Amino acid sequence: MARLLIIVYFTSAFLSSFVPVQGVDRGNFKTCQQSSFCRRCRAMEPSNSAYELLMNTLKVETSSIEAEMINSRNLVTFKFQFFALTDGTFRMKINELNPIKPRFEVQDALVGEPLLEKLELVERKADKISIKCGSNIATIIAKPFRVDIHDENNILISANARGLMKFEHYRLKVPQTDPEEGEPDQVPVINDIELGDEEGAWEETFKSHHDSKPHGPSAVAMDFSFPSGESIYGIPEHADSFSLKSTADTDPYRLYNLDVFEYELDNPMALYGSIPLVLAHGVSKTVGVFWHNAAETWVDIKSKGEVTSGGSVGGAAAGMVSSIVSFVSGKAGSDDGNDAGGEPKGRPSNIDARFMSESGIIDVFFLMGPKPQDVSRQYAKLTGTATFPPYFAFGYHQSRWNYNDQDDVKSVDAGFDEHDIPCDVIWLDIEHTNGKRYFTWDKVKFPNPKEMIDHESAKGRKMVAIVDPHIKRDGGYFLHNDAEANDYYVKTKDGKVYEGWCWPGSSSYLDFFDEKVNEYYSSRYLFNNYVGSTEDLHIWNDMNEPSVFNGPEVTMPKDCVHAGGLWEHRDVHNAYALEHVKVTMDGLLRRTDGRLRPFILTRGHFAGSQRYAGVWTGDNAAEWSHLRVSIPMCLSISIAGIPMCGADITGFFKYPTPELFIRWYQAGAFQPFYRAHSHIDTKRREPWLMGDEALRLVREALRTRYSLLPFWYSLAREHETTGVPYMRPLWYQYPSERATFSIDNEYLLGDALLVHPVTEAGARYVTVYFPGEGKDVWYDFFTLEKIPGVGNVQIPVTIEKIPLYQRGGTIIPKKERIRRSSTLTQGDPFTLVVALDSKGEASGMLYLDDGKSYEFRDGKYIELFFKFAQDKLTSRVVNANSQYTTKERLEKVIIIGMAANFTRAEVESQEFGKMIVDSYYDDQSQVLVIRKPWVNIGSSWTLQLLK
Ligand code: NBV
Repeated sequence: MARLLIIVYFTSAFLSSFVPVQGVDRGNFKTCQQSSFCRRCRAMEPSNSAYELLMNTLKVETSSIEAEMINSRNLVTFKFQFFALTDGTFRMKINELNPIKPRFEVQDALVGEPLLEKLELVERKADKISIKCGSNIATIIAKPFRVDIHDENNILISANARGLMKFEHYRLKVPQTDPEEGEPDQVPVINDIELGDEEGAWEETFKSHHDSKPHGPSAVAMDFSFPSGESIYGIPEHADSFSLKSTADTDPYRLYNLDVFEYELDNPMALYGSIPLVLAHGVSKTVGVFWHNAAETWVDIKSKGEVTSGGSVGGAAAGMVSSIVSFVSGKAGSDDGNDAGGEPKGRPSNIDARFMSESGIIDVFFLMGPKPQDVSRQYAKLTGTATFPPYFAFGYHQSRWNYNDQDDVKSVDAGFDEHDIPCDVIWLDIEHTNGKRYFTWDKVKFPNPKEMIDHESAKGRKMVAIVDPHIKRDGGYFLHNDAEANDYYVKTKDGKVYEGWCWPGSSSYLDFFDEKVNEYYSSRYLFNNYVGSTEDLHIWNDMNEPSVFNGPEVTMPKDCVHAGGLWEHRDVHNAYALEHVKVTMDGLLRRTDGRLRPFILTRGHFAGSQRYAGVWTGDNAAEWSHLRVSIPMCLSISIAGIPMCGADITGFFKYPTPELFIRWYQAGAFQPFYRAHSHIDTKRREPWLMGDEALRLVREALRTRYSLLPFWYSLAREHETTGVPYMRPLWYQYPSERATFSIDNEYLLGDALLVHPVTEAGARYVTVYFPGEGKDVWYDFFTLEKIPGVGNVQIPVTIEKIPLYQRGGTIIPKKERIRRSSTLTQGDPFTLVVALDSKGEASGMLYLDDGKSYEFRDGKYIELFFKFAQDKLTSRVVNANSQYTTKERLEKVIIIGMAANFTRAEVESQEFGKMIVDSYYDDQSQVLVIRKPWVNIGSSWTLQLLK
């Protein structure tokens, strides 16, 4: 019977991939109401917190505070810790004081133990304590427990201000009393008064899936108010707007890594990845809260100005910054006509985010900004910056489920050359394996993988092969045999190897929470183990939520166990994919003794995944709405620390119209990860199969992308040193410009390019918002014309047009030679595009290294800073002791927005001394072109314009 059920499940999952897109089957996924802990958390009444700090237990250390905390209703005690960290950030940890078993604390999201900072004791009273770190003060109030973090004037973040903290302690199950047998021998240690709704607390059934919950209820929750925030962002992954919406009338946003077939747009349902980080932004401050928890999590959002009940929104001022007086006097949330035990009535509230997780501990990082870039840096200090991508990662990737065989791969590769289109990588999906046994090849279709990969390498191209975490249960498969023999699999609650159903049929799942498994798995990538692989084969980790076709909500049962029974899957679920890519990275590094930079793409993701992989937004569809949503989805993922993000170009399911096809290639050219991918059952769609116009325009989009590769690569350097993402919301650069807060159809690349892709069918114009309130000048990237106007400007578009603009004040490095792949552009000369601001100035940077190894860590790179002022362009090598040299030259300087004519320029470099070169001025377009300065691009030089 079970087998039959499994087959039915598998067949329907498989077959449904062949039918036209119907939209998600919502019934497969829980609503908050169907999830017992979410229901319990959401049922809580505000302003009724049971938690108190026992101030007589308070200890103040150099960098931390510690005290006992009690739930005054059931008398359970907790350990409260509060840490001052570097860069003006704080950490708060709350755990059970004496849990009957240890509670899971997230591993591997953090880059290491966060660095502590000395705290300054500001005030200590019987009912509260204030400490200072950096310019912020944290006031911890004992009863009811609350933490307010403020600067000199305003509360920036307040925890438990609404009193919605919850911490369900582990407890023993109340045994059924059998009158025959007398008293049970196990009695609950502490009463269960906090449980409220009992149904589902101790065990829970969803559809046919039973969750045995051997440790009972264990939820943790906390609310965070952001008095200075006006909009709130983050908590990817959702196919929804960038600015988070109020969840007053919907389900909370859900963070639970799931393989959602045909996902729906504009709703808070969970998707493949989960990053529990919010950024609250207002005109003067940006702050963040990182909820360090890997269990299933729901997040309720209250918008600024949302009226809680009765009354109308009192205008902008009413919801503005709360004064410290009302908070510090302990009246926050209870003044202004608040009924005891409820929210303030008829009054616009603060922005508020409430995290509710099924298990783990309360572990929160307060990122105090005050600017968006500061929050990115603070978060990157905790979870790391992205792995430095090899140069080719920014090139174009051609994928499909599946390229049929070796000859097919070769003919696709040849197609790019024939049609004069650059391409860097060809991808292999699951069909390349021998029956979905990863690390193997289909012997008939891919008899000579090494030769195939070498063929690509010869053109500077790479390949990527898929490696999923499910393992085919097959006695003839070495990996399964090794896993069985050495106990590498995730187990059921009864200690048996867990078996689920996935692409290969009956499958088991490697337990990446077990070190011995990781040692083994990473060694699979060694060249002598992964036969047929080479240095130019990189890896795609898919299905790692993990996806289990016949599991609850298409994933692993929560009562499965990891690390020899130490943790339940419930505790670690959202971090499974993180552990998967961590091991993959380790393996790929091992194969070259840490010499070469690997490229990894992952579908499941969590905080910290950026250290190992880029992500894509999963199985989208060839629809305009999916093209549109790729922008807010990648923006959310970017600000949550993963800068390498992209969507399947032209849509995975369904088949695009030629217009959508063109528009998607044009839009994708300006998203970090640029890969076309499509479903096995859709018609082939390599760029030359979609008609002449599509071929021409796709080629143009791709060439523009390639011309900007030095710019993208320099963004990677900027991210590495500062944590800022490549793709940025407008408010990131224009924090006080309110009109930018809700924009999610355009964005910035670095601080230089403004991108507004055309995402509507038949568009004749787009309304581009030009930020800067008139202080900034914008130039059309292609025509080099100055944009006359600020704010919303209607821009006429034809199918050729990509609305892309360069900000005056920036210098962008480009390479304009047309090549087959990015590798082949090595040695090519550079062009610098200098866009002048209203003062006639501009600046920019360029980063150079070998594009593939880790030698940059030993100083083998060059970072250049360019400055244009007073008619002189200066290039300065920032890292004076650079160990890297290049032969690449500067071919052209284009100065746009140049009001005066210059006929020549004097170029001065160490190599050539002083040299005069010609320049050409067009007074119509106000563009000055200086040809062939020919200085070595990796050196310091000056270029003085002469009349
Ligand atoms: O491996 C097949 C696909 C892959 O092409 C896609 O990109 C992944 O998101 N994979 C999912 C499994 C099945 C999809 C229906």
